[in-house]
Amino acid sequence: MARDFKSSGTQGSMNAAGLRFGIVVSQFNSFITERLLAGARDALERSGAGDNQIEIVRVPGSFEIPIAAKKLAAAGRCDSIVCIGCVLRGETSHYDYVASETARGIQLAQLDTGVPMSFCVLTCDTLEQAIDRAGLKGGNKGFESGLAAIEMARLSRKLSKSTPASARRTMRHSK
Ligand code: INI
Repeated sequence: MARDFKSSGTQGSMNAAGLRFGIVVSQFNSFITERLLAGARDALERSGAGDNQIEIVRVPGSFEIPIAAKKLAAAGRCDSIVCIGCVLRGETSHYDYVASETARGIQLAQLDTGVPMSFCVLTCDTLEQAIDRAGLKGGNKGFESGLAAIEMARLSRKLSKSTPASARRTMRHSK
């Protein structure tokens, strides 16, 4: 059946078969980030990704995630990348710099490379808040980010393939 783009929109499916994923994970606050990593892998594997489709890269802290994610994307080995970190507020303004530069860097990296990157960097006031989001009360943000990575990988493939509106008009007129 032909797809009605006006009413349904274009969306990525949740099937991870045949896709390649990168996961860049910060070792800082690893008590949290390893749980987020487990959640992300769970989402990818439940959606059909095998171990050989998932490349894990570990960086020292969240601040280093963007450069690693950008290099991984530029190497052309991934359809989508999950970026995992945990920034906890301390007594100084260090938190603000690390949190905002990490978010900005990941956004720049995905826009520069065209490889979708899902943002799984927790920015919390307390360790308890982070624990809640790494598998307790607030679910597992890693799992959510894994699903987002699949959806964006599929959407990205679709959007790259789609015929531009101008070409569609030309095709209609030439019939
Ligand atoms: N990195 C984090 O991932 N989380 C933090 O909470 C954090 N704090 O609070 O300092 C942190 N700092 C390290 C930073 O990401 C870099 O690794 C470091 O500055 C070296 O560049």
